[in-house]
Amino acid sequence: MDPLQRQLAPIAAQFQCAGRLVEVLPLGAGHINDTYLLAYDGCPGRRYCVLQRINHDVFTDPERLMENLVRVTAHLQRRREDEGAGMVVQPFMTHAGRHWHRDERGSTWRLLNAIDHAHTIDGVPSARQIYQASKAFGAFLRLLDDLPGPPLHETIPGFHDGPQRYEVLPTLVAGDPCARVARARPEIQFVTEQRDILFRPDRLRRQGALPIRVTHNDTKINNVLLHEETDESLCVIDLDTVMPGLALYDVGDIVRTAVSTVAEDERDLSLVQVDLGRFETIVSGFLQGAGDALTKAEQASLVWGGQYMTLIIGMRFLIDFLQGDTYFKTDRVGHNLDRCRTQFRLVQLLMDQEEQMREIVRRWATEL
Ligand code: GN1
Ligand code: MG
Repeated sequence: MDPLQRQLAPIAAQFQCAGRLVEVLPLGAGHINDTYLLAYDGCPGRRYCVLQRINHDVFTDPERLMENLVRVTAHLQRRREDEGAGMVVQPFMTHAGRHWHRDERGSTWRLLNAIDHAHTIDGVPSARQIYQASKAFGAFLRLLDDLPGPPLHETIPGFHDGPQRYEVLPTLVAGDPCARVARARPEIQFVTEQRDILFRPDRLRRQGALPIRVTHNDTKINNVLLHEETDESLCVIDLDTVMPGLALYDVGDIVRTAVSTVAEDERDLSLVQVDLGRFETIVSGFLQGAGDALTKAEQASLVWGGQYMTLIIGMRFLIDFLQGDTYFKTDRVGHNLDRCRTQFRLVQLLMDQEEQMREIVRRWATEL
């Protein structure tokens, strides 16, 4: 048995999953949780599951997070059965009757079913992949529109709260705990100059223009599973941050990750671009998936949702750089600063093209 399998087999054994564990492999490109693919034999054939350790530093209340996950996945399952399509990743129960297991080191684990014949997009996506992923995220909002019961728990309080995130910066810059401020002067200045973008959604929400709904909040293009041959969308994954939010967060993050052809941490900023054809594909897919779920103001927010999310995530990379890389997984010193620079370049390009983007949204939005 290889060391990884030896380490994880006792944890996997806590869950009510039939079959004999035969292989364990690291999985995925997430920045937060640790994820593994587990193969079982004798189910009666081979079956795959996903085992994850929830990052406690980021998700400080994993039990509430799992409560959200159980409610959301059960609802999606019901809605999808009604609509006769789709797949949902659902958590297994442990022998103790919970959906999570706490190991002796205090880590919280969960086991999920894997989806067969699925892949994620980690390179440059095709137009069809962009359309399918955007449609899946739009549909996600619509399917959760009628989630019964009380509001979901905020798994990360203030996750996309622009004013709250911005507030951290002046003290951090003044304190400069890791002596890194000097390396990030232009980036700090960029956030300061563009801070109005960060205050806009909160202002519109307080005016009653943008409704709070159930949103995914991490709609990177690689958080959708597509069919490995047809690229049809199969399932939205990574549901840890599903909680009350604004629709523009979800359209914004798919814009951030699909409108340009370079990776989030590309160091050659001349390669960052906004491809309006891709933007149009995102808008058409998202609106198709969302159906009539979005209000007029929400549809209008598709124009600048990308600016907001790209700025806020760039700022989070900047803050993590200044704080000494304690939040996001990094491969090198300066990795978070590189990510931040790429995001800020993209924000600038999105701002430059706002008028053309508005025209595109007008063309597709039924309400405008
Ligand atoms: C993190 O876990 P992952 O890689 O899907 C982060 C997102 C960021 C993203 C940037 C809980 O997502 O908010 O947009 O990295 N998730 C959390 O790539 O902070
Ligand atoms: Mg995530």
